[in-house]
This record gives sequence, structure tokens and C-alpha cells, in this order.
Amino acid sequence: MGRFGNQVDQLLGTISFAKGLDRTLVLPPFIDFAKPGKAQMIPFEDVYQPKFLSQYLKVITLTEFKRDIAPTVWPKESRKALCWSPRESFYEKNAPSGCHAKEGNPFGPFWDYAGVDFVDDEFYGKIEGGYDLSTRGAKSAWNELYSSSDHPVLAFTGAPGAFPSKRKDWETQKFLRWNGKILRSARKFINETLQRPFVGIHLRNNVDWKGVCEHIHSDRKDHLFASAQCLGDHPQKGDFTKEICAPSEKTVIEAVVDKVGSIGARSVFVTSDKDYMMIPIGEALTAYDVKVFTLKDEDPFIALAVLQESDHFIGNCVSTFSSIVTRHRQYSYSQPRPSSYFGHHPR
Ligand code: GFB
Repeated sequence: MGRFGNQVDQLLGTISFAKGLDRTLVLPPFIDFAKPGKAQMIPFEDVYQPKFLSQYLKVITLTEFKRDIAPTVWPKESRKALCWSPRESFYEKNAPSGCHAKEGNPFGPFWDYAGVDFVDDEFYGKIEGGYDLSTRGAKSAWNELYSSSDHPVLAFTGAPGAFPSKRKDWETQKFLRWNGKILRSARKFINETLQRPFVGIHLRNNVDWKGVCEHIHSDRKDHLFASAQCLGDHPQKGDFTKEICAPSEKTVIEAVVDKVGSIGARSVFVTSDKDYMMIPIGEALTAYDVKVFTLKDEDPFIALAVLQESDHFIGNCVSTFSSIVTRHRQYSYSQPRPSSYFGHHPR
């Protein structure tokens, strides 16, 4: 569900689920909606290195699974889709209710890519708490109803992981290490272009985001996407204002100038899905003799890898794209690296 940040959130919960049941996780591809039409699949190992995740739980790449495991352990005639409860087909009015696992985009392309067709469905809604193994009795129910001897492969129609992700699963981000090509490109860019210390910022301001920020009002008490990262779980660490979601140019510039001054930054790195604000940020920093940079060819993975390496990161609290960076900085080093959020005034 959703794009990269949303998918990583659900991956964290899925890792926790597989680990909790002592199962091997078949590493799913990431789903890319950038091009119109059918979603494209990006192999997991083109984004993250499986060997680091395997320090935490048993994993296998989808290619290995398709080649070495599926043909024998999960014969074609035994392949069942697992979903919460039956639903009607979107396209065939008279079709019986079921999981309809391959219906629509990206579901059809996803399972085609995995080389899987299903002969039947299974509904796990009978398990109280579903995939949330912290619910009392859930873990033993999974082991009883779906033992690995009777169900060697559990194939879910949706990720068995919460969205937004739960704080207890955030630390697992440290096992998601970028693939070597992404890391090398990010390091090359940093070495050749940026002067340290540098402030990295993420500006999430494309048109789709405006719709998200309209859901914010001063007495909102629940979370929106990644907002727990700055507001806390209850939420208790600040007011949920529109500026946190869609910071004005003034808010962005004040935060950048303030951080550049306080850490003595020598450059600023900006990533954005729309408006990089290069001119106003550059003008605001002329007095500091600090230059502002972006990637020549914006690439979301390289952008995230550069932001992770910044001396200070300022992100968008509501964006799950930003939260990939903040979690990495929080949990991957012996000393967490500092991050803050536009428009957020911690209480
Ligand atoms: O990652 P994501 O789920 O985060 O979706 P949010 C935002 C996508 O926009 C990213 C692109 O995966 C990138 O493809 N993007 C955003 C960027 N910021 C940047 C950037 O600085 N650089 C580059 N290169 N790309 C949610 C969605 O976005 O927004 C929800 O996931 C929904 O499903 C909502 O669509 C409106 O949490 O920010």
C-alpha cells in the first residue's frame, strides 16, 4: 500500500510478524508507481542488502524462493492466498466472495512478478488481533491454525504489518542498509559536492501532499501517516498544526538558517518531490557563505542515503519518506544523529 515510505513502514511490521512466528521472510519487491499503467517491481536487493537484514531474521530473496523453494515446498496446486475476510470482486459482479488476490494494480502485477497463481483462499480474520502478535493468544493461534508443516508458505494479499508502523518496530530500520550502488552514489555525491558539516532537508510539497495536510486541525488527536515521529504516540510532544505538515517558506527558511548557524554548517542539501526553494534558501544563506545543493538527477533512494549522512536532518514530520531517514539516524549508530522537523516546537 502506498509508495516507498509507506511500504517501508509496512515492511517493519512484516519483519516483526515473520520474526515473531519464527518464519523465513521472502523479501518482497518494492512497488514503483512512477510510470503510468502497471506498477513496476523493484527487487528488494536492488534497494537494500539482504545480508544485513539476515542478521535479524531468516530471509530469502524472491528469486531464490521462486527457483529453489516454491516448486517443491509450495506446489502449484496448494497455493492459497491469505486475507482477513472474503470480499466481493471489484470487476466480476457474480464471482463468489474471496480474497481476489490478483485483482487490480499493483496486486496482479505483484503476484505475476512472483510467478504465483492461487487455487484457493484462506481467511485469518478468525484470529483475534490478526497479524498483531502482541494481542493475547494471537501467536499460538497462528501456530495452531497455520502450522509450518501444514502451511509451509503464508502468502498474504496485503502486508501483515501495521500502517503507520509501531514504535516498537522502528529500531529494525537499522537492518535496512542501502544496496552498494546506492551507497556508493550517495558517498560520491557527498565527497565531491558537499562540504561538511552539512544540513540535509526534505521538502514534501507536491500537489498530492496538500490533500493530506487538509486533514489537520488543531484538536486532531490521532496520527496522520508518520506524525508520531515528532508528536509522540499519544500525541503529547507538540501541537498538530498545518505548518508541521505543509511548512510555509518562512518556516522552512527560519529552520534552515537557525540550524546552519547553530552547527556552523558549510553546505545545505535539499531533496524535494516538487519545490526545492533553492532561490529563497540560497538568498537567506548569503550572509553565512553557505551553498545549497540538490542531486543532479533526483533519485529517491540516493536522496535518502545522502540525508541519512547529514550532520543535521530537518524533515517533514508527517511524511513516511522523511521517517525512513529519522529512524535510520536514530537507531543505526552508537550515538543517534540529530534530526528535527519543520514547524515542530517540541513540548
Ligand atoms: O514515500 P512515501 O510513501 O511518503 O510517498 P509520504 C511519497 C513519494 O514521493 C516517495 C516521492 O516515495 C517518492 O517517490 N518523494 C517524496 C520524493 N519526497 C521526495 C524527495 O524529496 N525526493 C524524491 N526523489 N522523491 C504519502 C504516500 O507520502 O503521501 C501516501 O505514501 C499518499 O500513500 C500520501 O500518497 C499523499 O508519506 O510522504
